[in-house]
Amino acid sequence: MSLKLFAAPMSSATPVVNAIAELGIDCEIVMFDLSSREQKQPAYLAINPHGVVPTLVVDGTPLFEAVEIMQWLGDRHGVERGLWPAADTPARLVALSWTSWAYVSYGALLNVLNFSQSPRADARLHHPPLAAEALKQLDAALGRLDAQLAKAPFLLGDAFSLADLIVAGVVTYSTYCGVSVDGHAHVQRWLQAFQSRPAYRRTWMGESAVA
Ligand SMILES: N[C@@H](CCC(=O)N[C@@H](CS)C(=O)NCC(=O)O)C(=O)O
Repeated sequence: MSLKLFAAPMSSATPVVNAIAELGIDCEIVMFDLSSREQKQPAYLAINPHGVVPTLVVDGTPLFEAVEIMQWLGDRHGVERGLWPAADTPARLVALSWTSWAYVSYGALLNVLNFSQSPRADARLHHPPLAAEALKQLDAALGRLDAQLAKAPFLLGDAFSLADLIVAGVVTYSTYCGVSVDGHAHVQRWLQAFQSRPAYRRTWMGESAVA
């Protein structure tokens, strides 16, 4: 099977690069410079009409949206490595629920926060009361994640899995956007476990010497 990932440094593709490193699978990685608009070239638009990264090309067929790529990587390569639950297990349902929740539900709140206060968003969209409401709802969402992580060290139990990598990646990004994990002790402990993994340090922090 041939795998080719189109990515860019510190972007929505970073968690996918992290997942590939964690799985230790062979995958050609093409790094775009987004500021040069390489992602808008006709050849790339033919495989991802949205002109964004990441896209994973699997035996010539493109798959886009980071969460779907990582769930597919879990299905195809994670089960045999003990990093993703097998089909038809209760844990698979837990993994799908929390990973989609992170990108769809938590991610929607994060978009509101970014539009309403990020320096990268058009200042005319900035709206401090909306930002405050988004922060309040994100904190409540983290409280629900904290309750899940109070039951076991990781989302699926005692062992780290790609479900943790996917959800913790979104939560890590949200801290860059101004979300605080203070007051959520289980989330803090779990984020530290995620961020101390060699694959995270190599892909998010650029520690090339880390094995
Ligand atoms: N929902 C998409 C978001 C993809 C996305 O917006 N990627 C950004 C980088 S973080 C991008 O490629 N931007 C380039 C552009 O908009 O031209 C995913 O998760 O894959």
